[in-house]
Amino acid sequence: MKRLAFVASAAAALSSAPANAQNTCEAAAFSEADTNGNGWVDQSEFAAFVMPNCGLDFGEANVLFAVSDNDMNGVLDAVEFWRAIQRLFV
Ligand SMILES: [Ca+2]
Ligand SMILES: [Ca+2]
Repeated sequence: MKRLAFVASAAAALSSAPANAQNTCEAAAFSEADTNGNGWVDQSEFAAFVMPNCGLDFGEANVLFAVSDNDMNGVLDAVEFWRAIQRLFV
């Protein structure tokens, strides 16, 4: 019982207040970055997400966006977004 309560509180802490920015970045959710919920992450949404969560500056965010937009339609779909985040960890 005690252990269960500990696990539950740890999970709650993780979901509400990540220990550091990198954890947030690694657990990046497309739906979180897509703040207007239109199914795409545009350049400003991408920058707004990765700058605080992944520690990139504005220039780096824009470069990462550009190289990750594979079909060059100006927005990232879920796959392109995920690949962009993966690039930060390889
Ligand atoms: Ca969007
Ligand atoms: Ca695209």
